[in-house]
Amino acid sequence: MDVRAAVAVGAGKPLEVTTVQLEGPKAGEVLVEIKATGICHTDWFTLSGEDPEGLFPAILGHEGAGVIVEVGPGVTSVKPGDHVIPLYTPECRQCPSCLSRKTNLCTSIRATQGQGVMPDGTSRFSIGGKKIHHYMGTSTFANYTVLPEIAVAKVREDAPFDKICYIGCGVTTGVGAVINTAKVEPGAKAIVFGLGGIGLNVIQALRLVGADMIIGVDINNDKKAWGERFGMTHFVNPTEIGGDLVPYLVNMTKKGADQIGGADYTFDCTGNTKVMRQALEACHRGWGESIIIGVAGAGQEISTRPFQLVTGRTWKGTAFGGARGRTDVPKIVDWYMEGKIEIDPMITHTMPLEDINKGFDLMHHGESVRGVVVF
Ligand code: NAD
Ligand code: AHE
Ligand code: ZN
Repeated sequence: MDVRAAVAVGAGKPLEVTTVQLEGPKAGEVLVEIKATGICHTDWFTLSGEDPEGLFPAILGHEGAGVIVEVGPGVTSVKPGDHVIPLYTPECRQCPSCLSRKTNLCTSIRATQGQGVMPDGTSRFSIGGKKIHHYMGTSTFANYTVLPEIAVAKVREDAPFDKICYIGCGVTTGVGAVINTAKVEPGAKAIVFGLGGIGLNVIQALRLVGADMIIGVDINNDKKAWGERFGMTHFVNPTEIGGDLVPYLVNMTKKGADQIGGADYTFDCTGNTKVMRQALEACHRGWGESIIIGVAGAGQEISTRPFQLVTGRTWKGTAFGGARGRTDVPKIVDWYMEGKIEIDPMITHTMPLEDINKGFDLMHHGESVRGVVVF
């Protein structure tokens, strides 16, 4: 069938919105009509050429929501008409990783996902007979896409697509990093580096779990009001403090008898490896945990003095907020519908697919929190 898609034709080049061909679902696969898709920084990261797994031409996009149109042979858990959120972290419930109960990183189809193809090693997308790669197993920058059955979460039908698409990555990542990965407790002191589409969700989850002190750090002063809107208690612009950021932050967290200072939890939501080091070193001696959410480019490495770890700080990372997609995503949709978490104010811009490059520009210039393409 012919579908409308934004094709990434090469690193650093604008997406080309055009008609491409999509084959129907094979065994264990589903065809989904994508109704809306968010634009995440990670799409930009791959388009920029920084992603070691980046392939071109490809149909990017991993933050979608839509409706099942057709199912392939053997599909049992979903049917045409079901509302779903595509999962770049699938949940097969059978692989050693799923069965371990120690991780959400299902490994059953990760290898083919990284090669830009479906689990059978072929692509469903083409243009004029030439293959186009899938991306993160989702390719939501198209009005129809094909996904493995294990890579969709069935969600309630009264939830608006143009909002819950954000649960396909940003919301779940930020909220899950706090609840699943860090397991932040009430009364904690936390620092969030980078107040974009992910960082603001970290902040709203910190408020939800009852953190006492929520410090937001961003080089863009416009983010102060945004952070406060979701529960941030203090804002720091590192370019305006006139000294080193780490001692400045540690000093802010000193309280009463505890004159050592440092946060109980810090979160990197920038993808900048220097910021990741600052985030670790701003943790409290003895117990502080720093969670890396940001994704950094090929060849980049993190470093610190081993002393930082010897003295009890812990470095952790999280993908998709540690969420098991088919199990947890429907619950997060419920939280949104019940008013426990906010999404609407973070979706600052909506646009048709034809304007998707403007959506990337808005994100890149710090003007949007989340841009959403509505089909
Ligand atoms: P975004 O562009 O919306 O926000 C990034 C924010 O960081 C901006 O507000 C920017 O001003 C700020 N920033 C940039 N440099 C900074 C610095 N040196 N110090 C402080 N703040 C700085 O991006 P996003 O969509 O929120 O994504 C954030 C990061 O998380 C990206 O690296 C993205 O690829 C990654 N990500 C990871 C996961 C995961 O599962 N681990 C999921 C989604 C996104
Ligand atoms: N391809 C990159 C890795 C990118 C990455 O870490 N992606 C996150 C999700 S970011 C969503 O916005 C993720 O899920 N990682 C786990 C995984 O299996 O990819 C690279 O550096 O090679
Ligand atoms: Zn993302």
